[in-house]
Amino acid sequence: AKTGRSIKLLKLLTSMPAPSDAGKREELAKIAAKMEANYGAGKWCHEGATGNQECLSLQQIEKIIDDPEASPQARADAWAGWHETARPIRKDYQRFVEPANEGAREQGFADAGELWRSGYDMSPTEFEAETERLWSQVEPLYDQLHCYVRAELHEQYPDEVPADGLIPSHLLGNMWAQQWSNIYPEVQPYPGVGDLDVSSALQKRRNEAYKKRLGEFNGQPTPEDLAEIGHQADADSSVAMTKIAEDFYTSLGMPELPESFWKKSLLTQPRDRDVVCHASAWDVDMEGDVRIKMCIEPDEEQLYTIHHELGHIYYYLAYNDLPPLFQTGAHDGFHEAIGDTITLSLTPQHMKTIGLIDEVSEDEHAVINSQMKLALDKIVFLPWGKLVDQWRWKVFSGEIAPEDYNRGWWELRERYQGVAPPMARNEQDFDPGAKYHIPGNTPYTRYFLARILQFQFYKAACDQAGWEGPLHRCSFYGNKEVGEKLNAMLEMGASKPWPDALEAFTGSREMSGKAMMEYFAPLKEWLDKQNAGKPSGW
Ligand code: X8Z
Ligand code: ZN
Repeated sequence: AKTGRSIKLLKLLTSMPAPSDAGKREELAKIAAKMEANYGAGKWCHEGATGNQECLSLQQIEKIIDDPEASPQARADAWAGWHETARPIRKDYQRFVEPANEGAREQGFADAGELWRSGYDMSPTEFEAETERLWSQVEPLYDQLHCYVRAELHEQYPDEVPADGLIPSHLLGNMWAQQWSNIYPEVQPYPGVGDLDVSSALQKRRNEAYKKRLGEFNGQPTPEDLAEIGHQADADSSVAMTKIAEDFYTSLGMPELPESFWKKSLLTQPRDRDVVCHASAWDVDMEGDVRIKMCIEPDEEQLYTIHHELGHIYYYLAYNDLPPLFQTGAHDGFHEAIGDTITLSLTPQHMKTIGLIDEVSEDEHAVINSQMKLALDKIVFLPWGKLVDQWRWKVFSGEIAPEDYNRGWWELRERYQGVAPPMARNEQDFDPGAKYHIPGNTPYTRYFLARILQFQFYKAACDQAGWEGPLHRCSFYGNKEVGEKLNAMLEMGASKPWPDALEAFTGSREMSGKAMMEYFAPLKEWLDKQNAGKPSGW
């Protein structure tokens, strides 16, 4: 049975199955590299505020889109500017699909999408039904959030946001409208109740690092010296933030990160070259040479992402002793869920303990505020997390033809997310390609599953810790027993079907959105009242 499982895993090993024909194999590899490079080098060049031509990287463009205080026009321009960068790979993507499908067919799958759906210890058809089932469990809460946010935004932007129908996607605080927590200040239910602003504390720490570095400098710094000092301060801040995340894991009894992690990771955007800044975690030799690559900035979202990346790292470290084919997640959603499970313990109370917020308010209004903020990330992500592969499955199967790539994309975005593009699109555009995982060819359903699973893991951890209060207030920081059980699941890698791993940690063999809904019960009740009488749906 172990051999059977190994052979199966071997077939599923790659998201880009190579055809046996050498020429096609090479073509596939070349296109993949080109698409990824195009993403990493993408720039939006336009006339800046000073009248000079300026070229902005994704990270810089995101600063505009993410900022609820930037004007709708500025945000629409930034959105269009970034999406423009994906146009050149539209043809490449089309050429990429063919050899990828051929490789999948050689392995006995109907197409590459079917191969992707085969990694879940059930048939591809069953898996598709499974994602539908999970979505239907959580969809009502998304619909309510959509309704509430649309009404709030309609008040603020009556010209841009309609009272009913689709929300324009550039006003939601994220390039892909995949998480909306950046507009939390604009839609917070009880303005000013409870302090949830972690970003400004992180920014402050970064500025203190700058002052310290400047104080250590001998003589009169030139502008170039100042830039270097700034870069060093960014690096100090990145390391300090990574240590905050590491500390959570070690509090659970996990090992400290190896020396080599600190030496070899890329934690700060280099000054001298383009890199793909999209965060990733690596196990270079499968024997403990673990690293992350991430252009860390001092804000809350990034602090969460570091916890996410370290989840991958601790998974790698836990299963390092298994045979190589088992050195992967129970399924890919598990891998994506571990670090996020940890972040659910970063409650306002915990943030206060580690000095990132000043006051914690315990009243009901503060609870609704903090649930809203989290839901704008966790719940809002779900339809997006599902639709990205919905699109690719259809592209691989031919249901979406190359001449309909962009239309097919927006149909799904409208249907699932209820969002619209800020301006008319056409088939010269390749809007899916403006999201890293499309040129990077990384399957995406894993993130949808992870959103659901992380609440199951979190609830199980809180049960293990003997927590008896409302779920959303639980933090398992420092609990070694939880750490041990968690590590036991991680150590299993992919040696057993995933339901065994899930059972080992949670006692259940089924994925379920119930823990997530339990977590957000207070918000759901509040939204029910708020939305009464408002138009819902789109
Ligand atoms: O790509 C990631 C991680 C790396 S595995 C940073 N995530 C998805 C995204 O950014 O789109 C994490 C959440 C979803
Ligand atoms: Zn990840």
